[in-house]
Amino acid sequence: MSGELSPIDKAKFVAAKRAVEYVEDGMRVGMGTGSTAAWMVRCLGEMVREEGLNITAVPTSTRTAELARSVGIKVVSLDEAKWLDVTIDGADEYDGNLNLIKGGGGALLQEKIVATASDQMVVIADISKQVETLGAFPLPVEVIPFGWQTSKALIEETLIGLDVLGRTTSLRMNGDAAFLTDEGNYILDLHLHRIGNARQMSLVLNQIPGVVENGLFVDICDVVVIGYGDGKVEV
Ligand code: ABF
Repeated sequence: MSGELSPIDKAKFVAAKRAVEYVEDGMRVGMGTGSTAAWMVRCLGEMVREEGLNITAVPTSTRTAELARSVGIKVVSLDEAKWLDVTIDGADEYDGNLNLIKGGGGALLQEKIVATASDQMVVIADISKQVETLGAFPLPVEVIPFGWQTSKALIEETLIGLDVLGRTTSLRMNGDAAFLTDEGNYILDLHLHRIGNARQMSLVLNQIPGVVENGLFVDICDVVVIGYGDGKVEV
C-alpha cells in the first residue's frame, strides 16, 4: 500500500501504521481528517478486508466518510455510536503538553466533538508538526456566516489582552468564495505567531458571539505518534 513514498509521506504512513495498533476488534473508532489521517483510514481498511477486523467508524468529515466507505469500513454517525473507544487524527501543531492546533483542513468542529467523545485520542503526525510553543500555524476559528465581520472585529479586540505576537485575522477562502465547513460555517485564520496560554485563548475565543469553536485542543490528546522520513516512529 505504501509503495515508493516521499520522506514526508513515509513519515505520515509509518505514524498511521503504528497508531492503528491502538484499534482492537469490536471497537468504535473516531476517524480524523487530512492526509495523515487518510493513511490511518487506508491501513484500517486493509485490516478490515484482509484480517477480518470488525470496527465501526465515526468520521469527522464528508471526505473521511467517503474514504472509509470506499475501503470497506462501516460508517455510523456519532449519535448512533454514542461513545468511542479511540479517535485517531492528525494535527497542524503539537507541543510538549500534547496541546494541539487543528483545523487546517477545516474540520475542527467535528474533530473536536468526536475526540472529546472518545476514551482516548491518538494523534498521528510527522515530526515537522512538533513545536515548542503553539501559534506559528494560523489558528482556525469557526464562525457562523451571520455577522461574521462583527465576530472578526470582536476577536481582534479580544486578542489585544492576550499573550500573542501577531493579531491579524483572515477569512479563509476557496477560490473567490468564502471556504465553507461541513456545517456551512466560515473559518477565520488567526495569525498569532505565538500562543502564550493555549487554555486561556481557547476559553476566551469560545465566549465571543458567533464563534462556534476554535482549533486549540487542550487536554484532549492522550498520545502523539510521531513519524520520521526514514521510517522511524516515536510514541
Ligand atoms: C486534520 O488534518 C486537521 O485538524 C489538521 O488541520 C490536518 C492535518 O493535515 P495533514 O495530516 O494533511 O497535515 O487532522
